[in-house]
Amino acid sequence: MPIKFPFKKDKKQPRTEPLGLEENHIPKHVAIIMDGNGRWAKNRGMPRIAGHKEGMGVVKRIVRYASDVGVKVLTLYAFSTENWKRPKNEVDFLMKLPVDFLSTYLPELIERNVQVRTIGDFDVLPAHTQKAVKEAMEKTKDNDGLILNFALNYGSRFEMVHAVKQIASRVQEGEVDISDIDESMFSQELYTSELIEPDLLIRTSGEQRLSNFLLWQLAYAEFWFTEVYWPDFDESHFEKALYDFQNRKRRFGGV
Ligand code: V0D
Repeated sequence: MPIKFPFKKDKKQPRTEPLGLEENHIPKHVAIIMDGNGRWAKNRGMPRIAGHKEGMGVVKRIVRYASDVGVKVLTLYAFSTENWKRPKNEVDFLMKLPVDFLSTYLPELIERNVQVRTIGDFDVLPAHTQKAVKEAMEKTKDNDGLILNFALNYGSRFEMVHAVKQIASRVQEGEVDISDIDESMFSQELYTSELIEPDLLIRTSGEQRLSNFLLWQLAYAEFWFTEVYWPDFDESHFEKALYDFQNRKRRFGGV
């Protein structure tokens, strides 16, 4: 049975026929680099923050879609360790988005049985950001539906250096033998230790780079790129990404 989804785009969305996804071969973990919010706004003569706000609305729709089609984990790159270099007003605005998002959307996440998590260096985020996200994590910790995993102040190299230091200190304490260090031990020291590895990476806005996102974890993932800016990304694009994923798997003997 093809998976149906409702297009609830408020305006001028041409209704597209569903592509017909195979329900049994939905990627389990989808990671997304939500790029192009600033450019989307600039093209409309709007400030960058207007693009971020619009992009936040897209997150809500994509979370709904992912939970409807049965994705297990959705990891969204919301704020990188590099993003601190942006103008202060923009960073301040970004750090209020989780508060804004959760104040309107947390009830729906709870209703949908979604579990909120984060990866990244959480403790240096502003107090109001931490408070809102912690509350969402606490209220959804027992949910066993979609894991909605926000990468906040995340950088993959930092994550890996931290992992190395953890293992090195265990060697120094005599708890671990160098010869026992292996891929699995390393993986266990990453923020993603409790998650399955992503099988699909999506990046919007025409850039085809990883930009320090999940370098280790994406070793075997399929990559899918689109020119579409994140605020213009919708269910039909997500469906196409899943459809292409299924066809690549079919052609190259995965399933
Ligand atoms: C801006 C496009 C939701 C990308 C999406 C702190 C950049 C909108 C959240 C969010 C951001 C994070 C945690 C949480 C709930 C919501 C978010 C940031 C940026 C950076 F628990 N959207 N969003 N966080 N953007």
